[in-house]
Amino acid sequence: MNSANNGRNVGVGHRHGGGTVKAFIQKVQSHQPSLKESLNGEIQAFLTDEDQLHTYDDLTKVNPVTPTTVLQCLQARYSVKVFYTHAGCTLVALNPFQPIPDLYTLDVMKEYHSAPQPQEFKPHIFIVAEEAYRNVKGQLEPVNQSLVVSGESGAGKTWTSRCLMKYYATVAASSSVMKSQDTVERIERRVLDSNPIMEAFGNACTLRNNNSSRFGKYIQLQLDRGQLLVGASVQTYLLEKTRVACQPANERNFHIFYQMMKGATVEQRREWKMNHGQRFAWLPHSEKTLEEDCFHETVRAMVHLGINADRQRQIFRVLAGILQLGNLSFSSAVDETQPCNLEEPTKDFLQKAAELLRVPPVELQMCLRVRTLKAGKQSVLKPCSQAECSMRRDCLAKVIYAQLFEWLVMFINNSICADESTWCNFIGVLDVYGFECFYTNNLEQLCINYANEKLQQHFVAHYLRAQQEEYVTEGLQWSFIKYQDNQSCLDLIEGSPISVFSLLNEESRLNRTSDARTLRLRLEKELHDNSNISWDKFSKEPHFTVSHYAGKVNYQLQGMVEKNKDPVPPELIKLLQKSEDPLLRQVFTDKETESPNSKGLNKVTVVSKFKNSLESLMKILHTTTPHYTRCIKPNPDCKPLTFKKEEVIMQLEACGIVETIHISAAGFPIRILYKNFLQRYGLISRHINSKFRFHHVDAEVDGNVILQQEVEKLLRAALQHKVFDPLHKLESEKHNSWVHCGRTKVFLTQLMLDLLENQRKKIMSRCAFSIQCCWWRYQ
Ligand code: AD9
Ligand code: MG
Repeated sequence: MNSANNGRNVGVGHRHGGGTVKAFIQKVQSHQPSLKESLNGEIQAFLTDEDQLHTYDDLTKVNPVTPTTVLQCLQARYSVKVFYTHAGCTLVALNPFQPIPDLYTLDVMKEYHSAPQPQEFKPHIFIVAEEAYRNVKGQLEPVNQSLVVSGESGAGKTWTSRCLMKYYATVAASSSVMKSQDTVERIERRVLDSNPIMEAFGNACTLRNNNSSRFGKYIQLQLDRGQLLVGASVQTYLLEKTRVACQPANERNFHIFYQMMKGATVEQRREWKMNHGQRFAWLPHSEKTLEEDCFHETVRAMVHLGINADRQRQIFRVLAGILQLGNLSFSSAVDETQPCNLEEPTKDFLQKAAELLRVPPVELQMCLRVRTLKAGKQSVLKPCSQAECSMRRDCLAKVIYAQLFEWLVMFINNSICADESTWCNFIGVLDVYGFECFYTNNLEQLCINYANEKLQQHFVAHYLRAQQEEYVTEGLQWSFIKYQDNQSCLDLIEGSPISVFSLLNEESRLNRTSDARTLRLRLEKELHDNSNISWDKFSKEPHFTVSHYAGKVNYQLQGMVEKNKDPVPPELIKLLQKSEDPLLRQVFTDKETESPNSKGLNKVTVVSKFKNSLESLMKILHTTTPHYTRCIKPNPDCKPLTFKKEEVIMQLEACGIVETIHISAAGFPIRILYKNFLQRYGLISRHINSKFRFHHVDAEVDGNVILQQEVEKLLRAALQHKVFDPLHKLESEKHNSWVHCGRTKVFLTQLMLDLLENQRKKIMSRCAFSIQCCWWRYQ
């Protein structure tokens, strides 16, 4: 998509270089613009009748554009079950929270894929998909595309990403796929099958969404020269591994554990050492049954991706081992010199966990209860407190799960990634966690919100800033829309040399027990100049508040440094490296053990790792043409077809939609170079130099100034009603605000473009008709 014309592909006329009249007529007809009827455009722009609000396909056409009218329009559309609406360069997707039959069928995909101008169809995620697909070809050279799907938890990002993947797996597959839904080729099937596996291991039921993704994902769909899908690669971000050992109140662990519990055969249960009816401390709300608890679907996808039966058994055994670990509890020690003991009833679980993880039970117990301290060349054993024992147990589970997840992603990549020589372009689909603001927020939310700030900056830079800066370069006099530039917020979080991240890292790299209050004072001392950070002076909890573009968030400092260090006791890693389980041994072979005493600038912290991975993502995004889809959750309870205005407006503001609509509506989304403009519209006016009316325009020869004069002549004539059909007569002042001439380009509103297009269409058909008559006469 070319951002300069806001995604609407305004083609330029071709030179009529001789040939038969029939060929000319065909050419004329093939270049007939099929943009929306201009009359319809006018109606959309000036209608105030609320009954018709649902007919507005593009929020920029609502007049006046205010948060209230935009909201009314979305609500009206939602009430008639229309879920997609354009907002200038963005697509707004409202979550219906119920399956909508016939909205995503193979026939609908075919329709959008085969349409000459899919933009003319009703707004749909398939328009975005198709536009990106066509853009890959590029006008001069192929361009990689990125589909950025954002929105808050439960808004429909993952659903939308799946839809996009299905679309490409269908339209970019070999032609037989388009004929029958069941004949998807192997690679397309495998690409799609990566979803249920990653969702089983990376999604969980939360208060906000029964199938909430607890990691970010960027999947690149690889296309060959013929634009066929030949493979894919996945990059994941920041899995919320703490969920394995600690589930927030009323939330669940990752789906895979429940799938195992519900789908296991008697034999599997025996192998996993699960007694019938056994309860696991880390599996709250097991009684709840979700659609996502489908073990067989995960196993089927594993088989398709090439995870053989042996590997599957190893995976599930390890997971069962984690569950057994969760049931361990420790009694408090008699005194500091004595290690804590396992509570009597839980001893059995230690035995089972050790057997499932294939490590010696004695060593497992030792690692959990005793710490090894290095003093020079000597090692000293120090018993752990009850809390430390529990922390080590949790840490063991988290590190196993995180490594297993990483291994799975690597396996998936090996299975679906095409050979480099076979693909040349990609379409990336980004599904990352949306902006989060909970009652208590910590490092996870800081990272997530930082990612959203980065994406918002990318969006602002790409569309809003580029749009306005172009006006300046082109010398346009136009009142600028104030957009929120979030650079100072990003400076606050990640800037150099001093920022929240840098101070957090410094604190994490110092070998001392961190005190939240000290960190709070340091933040205040070093960062008080930045207006995006503040503190509630009366709060007892050490915290800081960041003013994000999407709203203010309070971050608790308690435990933040520890989370950033994410220490894994080296004894635990060594134990797993010695495991007799081939999978565990494999995933931990290269894992470095880090002494708890290690310090220094190079210590990799959670935020430094996350910042690096995000920077690589941003680099990729910058090389692609982005397409934004903003998913909106119409109500917090995930109820079908329920629209809560307050919820929606907050999200529209949080994702910058209101601003985007404003800028797109008030500005000139269509920009056409003078020479292209004359080539396309020269024929509609008798008032311009005839050499520009039907002939190829050479900017090199004629120079922009001459071209500009001609364009101005054409527009003047048009604006004085000499060109447009009387039906389209509108006061000239209004016209004047619909078009501007810059240094090299004409800037148009969508409405002006519609008028021009309509006029051109009429002249073309009149002209074709006259030529046809002459042709017949002289035959
Ligand atoms: V989270 O940040 O991962 O917690 P998402 O990904 O934004 O969140 P998700 O795609 O999982 O939300 O959508 C939530 C639920 O909404 C889905 O499980 C579906 O039940 C429902 N949904 C979303 N989009 C659609 C749709 N287009 N049609 C029908 C939908 N149902
Ligand atoms: Mg999701």
